[in-house]
Amino acid sequence: MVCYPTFGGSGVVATELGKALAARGHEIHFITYNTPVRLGSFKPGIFYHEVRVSDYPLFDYPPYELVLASKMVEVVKDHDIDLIHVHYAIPHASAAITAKKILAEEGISLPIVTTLHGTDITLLGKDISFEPVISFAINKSDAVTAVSEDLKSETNKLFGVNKEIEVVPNFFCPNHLNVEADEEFRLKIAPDGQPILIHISNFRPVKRVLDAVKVFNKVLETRDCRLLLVGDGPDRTAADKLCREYGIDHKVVFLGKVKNPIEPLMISDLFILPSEAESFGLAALEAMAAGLPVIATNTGGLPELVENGVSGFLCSVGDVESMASRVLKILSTEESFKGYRSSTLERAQTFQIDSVLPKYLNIYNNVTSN
Ligand code: GMT
Repeated sequence: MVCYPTFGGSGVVATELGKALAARGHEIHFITYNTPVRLGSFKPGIFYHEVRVSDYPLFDYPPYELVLASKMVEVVKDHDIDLIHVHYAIPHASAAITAKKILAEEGISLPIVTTLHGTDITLLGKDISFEPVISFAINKSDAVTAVSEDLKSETNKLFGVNKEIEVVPNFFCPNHLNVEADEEFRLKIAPDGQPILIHISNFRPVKRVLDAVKVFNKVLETRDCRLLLVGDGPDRTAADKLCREYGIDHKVVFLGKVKNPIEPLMISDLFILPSEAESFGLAALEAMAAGLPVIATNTGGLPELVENGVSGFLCSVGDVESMASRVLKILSTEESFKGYRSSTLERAQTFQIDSVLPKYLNIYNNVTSN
């Protein structure tokens, strides 16, 4: 597994997939520049290989991709690896193609499975400086997957792709949900039992965190609530400032980066994801699996996850009025909330790891038997 080790969805999917495969008896080697945040304690069958770029004064830009390709070659040879699954096109897929070519010179075959996650296509793909490399990496992979139908069609639209892309949606692991809600923490945040709205992201502009604050501010005109903001990134300061300007900062808690999002989800009632673009929305799925109805935008792969009016609501990007009115609709009565909650839990079951893992195993079998 080659992935980013950070809090981003692509790294989380790669890590959870690797852990699930190891639990089923496969040997998984993670190759990246830091221990993946979701790796947790080491388990049998899981290995981590660090990619370290030496700091030569000659390099204005550290050549991470080349060192990564060399590391792949080393790990494949030393550990008799059957295939490499790379998450994110740049630089992982392109480095894997280099490793594949080096190994071919030595008579070693290395099938490559590339999973596209979203921003590699929807943001980087629009930058012409990356386009030829992304197209090449996709076309030269042995199998390519995308996390939603929407991402598949965006990829076909944006790139000169001659490769069939298979949609394999993201998933959640039910065993992660065996976490008790910390009632003391909930009471600290919402002492009078106010509903807690939550947003989790990397606070990049594409997430429109400020819209989450605006929605919350609107909701407060009718109903007392609390807002939990989990994560960190470029828009955190602006979100904090907006809360102060509205005079609602005492009702908002910024938790920063949290390794296990299930803990804050367990004390929350409703998830807000007002993104500009979202190829899948893994954070929303994890919330749904914890029973939180989702208020999200009608964009990217979100409609493939959230059924409008059933497991939450989908509104136009930037339409904070509608999002706020949908929050109030869900919270209108205890009965209404319970109804949305149970439909949400039911919807989330479609994305259990046990339904998704066989799709990846099937792809692995195909590329290794060719
Ligand atoms: O959301 C991000 O900015 C992080 C990014 C990533 O590559 O880690 O997430 C993307 O991949 C996730 C896992 O497949 C998806 O659930 C997210 O929707 C997708 N983000 C965007 O498309 C903005």
